[in-house]
Amino acid sequence: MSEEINSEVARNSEENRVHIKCGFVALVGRPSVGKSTLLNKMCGEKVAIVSKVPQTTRNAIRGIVNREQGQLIFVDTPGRHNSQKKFNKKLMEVSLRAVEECDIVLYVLDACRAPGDEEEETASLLVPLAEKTLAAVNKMDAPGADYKRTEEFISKNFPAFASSSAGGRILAVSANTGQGVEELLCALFDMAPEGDSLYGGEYYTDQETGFRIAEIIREQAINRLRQELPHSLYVDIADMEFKEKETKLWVRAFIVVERESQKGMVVGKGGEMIKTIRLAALKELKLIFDWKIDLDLRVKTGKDWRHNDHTLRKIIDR
Ligand SMILES: Nc1nc2c(ncn2[C@@H]2O[C@H](COP(=O)(O)OP(=O)(O)OP(=O)(O)O)[C@@H](O)[C@H]2O)c(=O)[nH]1
Ligand SMILES: [Mg+2]
Repeated sequence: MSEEINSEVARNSEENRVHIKCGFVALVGRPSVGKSTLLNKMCGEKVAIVSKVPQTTRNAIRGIVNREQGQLIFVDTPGRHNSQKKFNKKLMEVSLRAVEECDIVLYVLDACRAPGDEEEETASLLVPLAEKTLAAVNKMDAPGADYKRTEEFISKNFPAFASSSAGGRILAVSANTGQGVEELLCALFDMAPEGDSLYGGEYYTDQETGFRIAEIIREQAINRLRQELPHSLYVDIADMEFKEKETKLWVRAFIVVERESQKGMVVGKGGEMIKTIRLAALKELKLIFDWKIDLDLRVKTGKDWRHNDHTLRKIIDR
């Protein structure tokens, strides 16, 4: 009798158990569809930098969302773009690795752009992974948004989404306004596997301080520079020291350009440009970190760094 009661108790407690989820979600899509903006919206914090310039993201950036249901670990990736250039191939390796390693693929599309060849290629890469894929049609707030066109494209490429069990795998969102983002998070938690959280509840990213500072400087630089410059630069943190007494972090960073001739454009007339970048970066960093930051920002040349395996490994394979 007592055995029966025990097994009944065990069954009830199993039924009542809250199934805690924990899953890795890779954000995949073409450049500039809004993957990083969406990541920031979902995390409620600025985790990844954003710009109008395609191929802003260069690394697998992790953002963490903690909810009652459990934990989602997002991996933002560089936009998928075809090119045989060494630099671009390296970015695509980052994206591919994230797709292979994740539990869920969040395929982000831009409602304002007609799907062309590049979108077809991105979709064909993800079709074999349809089981673990969810599509988000972003920029629904924009005047040119055409949900129907994008939805038709997804349905054509992912016939599996039409089956009832996979219903609701296409969501309309706006990373800018937050429209549909809550529904998206619920759908992702539904798909996530059960498991214990990997990070403590206070974490929203696992990025190191130096990397975050370098990224914010890069964001402020690429949002102000033109032509080939946004793609021609990276930020190197040369030195960092925390001054306990003043609760201040001292940082020396370099904006590294490919050619000597580009240095002048980053410095600007009378040093105006680098000064603006520095002040704008400090303003952003103030929103992220509790302590003060003392930033010594300079420019230097790393000749043809985009063709240098050593540098690419240093800044992309992190
Ligand atoms: N109107 C509108 N613009 C958006 C939305 N989401 C992103 N954007 C804009 O689209 C541009 C690109 O955004 P990102 O988040 O950097 O795009 P990404 O997909 O991460 O780009 P890469 O890192 O280059 O692959 C930026 O100018 C954003 O402000 C949205 O929901 N609505
Ligand atoms: Mg990005």
